[in-house]
Amino acid sequence: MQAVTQFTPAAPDWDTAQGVECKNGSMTSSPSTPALALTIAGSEATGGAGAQADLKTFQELGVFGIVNLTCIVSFDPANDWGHRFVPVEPQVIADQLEATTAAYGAASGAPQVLDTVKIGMLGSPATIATVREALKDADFKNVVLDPVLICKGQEPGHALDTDTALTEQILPLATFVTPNHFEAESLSGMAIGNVEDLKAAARKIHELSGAAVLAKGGVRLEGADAVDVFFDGETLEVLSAPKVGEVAVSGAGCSLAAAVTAELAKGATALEAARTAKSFVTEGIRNRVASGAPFTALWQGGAGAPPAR
Ligand code: PXL
Repeated sequence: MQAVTQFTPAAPDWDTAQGVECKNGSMTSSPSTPALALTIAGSEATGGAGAQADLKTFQELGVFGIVNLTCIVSFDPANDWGHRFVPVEPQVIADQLEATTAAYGAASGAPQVLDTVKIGMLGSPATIATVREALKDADFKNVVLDPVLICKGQEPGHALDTDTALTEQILPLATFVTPNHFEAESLSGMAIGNVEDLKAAARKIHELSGAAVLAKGGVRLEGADAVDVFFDGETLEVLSAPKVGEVAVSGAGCSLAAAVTAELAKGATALEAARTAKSFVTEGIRNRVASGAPFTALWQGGAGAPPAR
């Protein structure tokens, strides 16, 4: 015989719950004004990358995260885990940007203004045009671009158009850019085989964009350390940490750029943001999350390991 028990939660006393009293719609506590960050990014359904990674990173670093969704990516387990990609209608993207700006933009009257945006996967020339239109007149202090270039599963002609549009229309708006090895080669037009090449590419991408650059060597460069290069036109710094393994972890690039974004939103300098982001990602890779897919996912809980079950 199994024992049958019943649990009935007590009805919350909303009038006094959490020390917040509601009286005729008014509150007795003041709203908080955390740093704010917007990510304009795609959904990645397994939760490792994309907007999901950005939002978790923002929260972990104490920043109120806002998402404007550009596309939905569903990996295809029956097709080598390639990307199935569905764009969000340009008008719906414009609507999201309009709502966000009305709530938190410079003219919104919000006590804490949204001045920091991260741009992740845009995925199509139409999306890029919509995002450029919204951003070009908005006065964002920090525009962090994770230049997500060719996406597996897209047909090459389309991907090339997208890459060209991203480079021509969005890169000039960026104040901080975080290319991975492939993207750094593509943007700089240089082959990158070692750290000296990565430094030269970071300088070149800074010249092209005017942005601070964090070029990632990751597991693509040989050696015991995962090496990234920061260059902002003045300071060149090599950030390195012992490699955890030789396999890329899903969400590492998104989380790195999201951590940079969160730190900039809180007022860090570009170099400070790059250093904090590098440690955040190194810890997140150490604490990566296992799955049934042929990849692991970065843990956005920083140094705090996930609780064991
Ligand atoms: O990691 C790049 C990336 C960004 N955004 C979305 C993705 C991916 C990779 O899969 O799916 C939505």
